[in-house]
Amino acid sequence: MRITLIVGVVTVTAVTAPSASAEIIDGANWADEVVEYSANIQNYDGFLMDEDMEWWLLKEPDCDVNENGYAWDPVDQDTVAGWRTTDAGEYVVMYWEHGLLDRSGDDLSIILYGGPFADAEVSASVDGVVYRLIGTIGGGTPGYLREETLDFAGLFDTCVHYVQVLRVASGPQTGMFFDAFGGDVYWGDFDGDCDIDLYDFASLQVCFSGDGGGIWGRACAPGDFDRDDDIDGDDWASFADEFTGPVQ
Ligand SMILES: [Ca+2]
Ligand SMILES: [Ca+2]
Ligand SMILES: [Ca+2]
Ligand SMILES: [Ca+2]
Repeated sequence: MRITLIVGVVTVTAVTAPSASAEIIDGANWADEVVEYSANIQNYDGFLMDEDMEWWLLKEPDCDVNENGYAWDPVDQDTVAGWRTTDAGEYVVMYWEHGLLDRSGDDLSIILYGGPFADAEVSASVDGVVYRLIGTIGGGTPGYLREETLDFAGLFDTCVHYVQVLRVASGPQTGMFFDAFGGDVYWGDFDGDCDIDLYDFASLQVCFSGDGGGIWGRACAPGDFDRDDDIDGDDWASFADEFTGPVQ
């Protein structure tokens, strides 16, 4: 649907400044925070995760520097976190500033490695209160990174902001280590509230850089529909095409 934006007709009373924490990198929307985790979450070297080390799980995948798919090479960084003990019940909860939309097909991507008998339940939530199971992730080859993708499958009436991974397997060779959690960017939704409305339009105006003009900070990243590092007339046209108005 093509709509014409006539800003003068509607007063935009508050321009919500998009958060600078949204990690939109190379067209993917990576988790912004670890909001909760059980007591025994560690990196591969055995250091317990604390609030200064939550970045192990954030942003884009970063534990396979030499890109051979194997995370334990001497040159690779140990930027993963996972289960310390052999007990079930360990968990992590990830948060996205910009919510993840339920699109056709899979919506969530988890980069991890784990033991052959690993098993965990993945649940998602709009509000961090009510979680729904979206699938399970199982075992693999220790040290070899893989990507698991899961589908929100119509379970949520708006964007997902929280994802919990809960360990259900216990015993030997059930360890799991996570590198990153990501999904698709909802282009045009600058304020992350799962619509493209006049508040987003105000951000588009502020962020407009013109052909080849660059992206003025992370807060402007959701406006680069065609991912060519600017917000210009082409992006403006896409924005108009995708305009939803307030959804909630
Ligand atoms: Ca989907
Ligand atoms: Ca990582
Ligand atoms: Ca919005
Ligand atoms: Ca662009």
